[in-house]
Amino acid sequence: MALSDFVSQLDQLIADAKNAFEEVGDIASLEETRVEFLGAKNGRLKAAQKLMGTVDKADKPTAGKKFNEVKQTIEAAFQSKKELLGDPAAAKKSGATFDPTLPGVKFRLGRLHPITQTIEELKDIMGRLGFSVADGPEIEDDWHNFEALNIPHEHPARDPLDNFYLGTANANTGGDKPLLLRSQTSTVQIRVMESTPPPIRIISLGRVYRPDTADATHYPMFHQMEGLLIDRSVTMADLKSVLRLFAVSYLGGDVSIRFRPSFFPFTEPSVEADYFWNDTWVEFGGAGMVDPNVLRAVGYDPEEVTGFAFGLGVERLCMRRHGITDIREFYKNDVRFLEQF
Ligand code: FA5
Repeated sequence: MALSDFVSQLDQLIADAKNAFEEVGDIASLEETRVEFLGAKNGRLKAAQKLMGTVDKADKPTAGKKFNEVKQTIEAAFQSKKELLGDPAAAKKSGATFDPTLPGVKFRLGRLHPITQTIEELKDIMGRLGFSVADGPEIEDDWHNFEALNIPHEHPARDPLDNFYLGTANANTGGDKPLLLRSQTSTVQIRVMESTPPPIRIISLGRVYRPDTADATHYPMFHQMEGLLIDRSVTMADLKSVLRLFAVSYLGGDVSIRFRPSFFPFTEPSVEADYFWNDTWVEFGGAGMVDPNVLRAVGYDPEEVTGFAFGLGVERLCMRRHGITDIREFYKNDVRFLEQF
């Protein structure tokens, strides 16, 4: 074959290939066009390569050079179209459409931790019973964690083995009084009463810290829900009704409440509250009528107002409802556990 014929065939091939890749509008027809021109077995470029064998020997170098140029041009036309179709914005411009039959991209959605979900639900239930939400700091001082709660200096509840002490407050914040991670949410009772005149009807939910060894039912950091109601003529019967209504809403079904005598320095009388659900009695938490000494410490008149308070373990409530047998599961960060909620 004469060199001039070979060259004009290659020119035609380039023109056809450019047109064809130009017109391609989606990935499927791009592939068809690629096979037509660049296919390793029956592609038109392959056919042109075979023709090169028939060019006169003296013209072979020129023919080979021309062939390589053509090959590169066609491959470049294919590549640039491929990139265009791979970019969704570019694909849209070029007329490519969304293919609903392709499998979608699955996003892993996060979710709220089960304890956060429980806290939101408890706020909701207590909100319907008329309790608003109060907050307090996790680093507390001696006054709010002990003194105002009627826990005197020599009281065993102050033992360093039972509390996470952080050092002492400096002169600006109260001399050499110790600071600690709060061991109970009862501290918020004091903060609310100090800043608000009665009547009061609040709950406070948050983290508390105790140097307890972690086991199936204990963790050194856990959450409590504190409740406080102060008004005229509040009685233990009111406390029992609120706890029962709360338990019925949270656990559902028929729940009974019982009180066992107990002792807390800040309530008198004090009780351990238990609930009966699914054939067993379970400890709810501590509760009682607010001690007159506490009312006096915050400037209330115990002759005028009375009130009740309670403190419940949030993890234990959540465990009970969902049949979780080990509190440590909440804090292992094992997604297989957490994604069940
Ligand atoms: C108190 O903390 C009192 N402040 C409760 C209170 C409030 C009494 C108001 C009177 C008036 P207690 O130490 O029993 O009480 O703790 C209450 C609940 O916290 C327990 O019933 C239990 O459910 C939970 N709890 C206690 N220690 C742990 C722990 N290490 N891990 C998980 N939950 C705990």
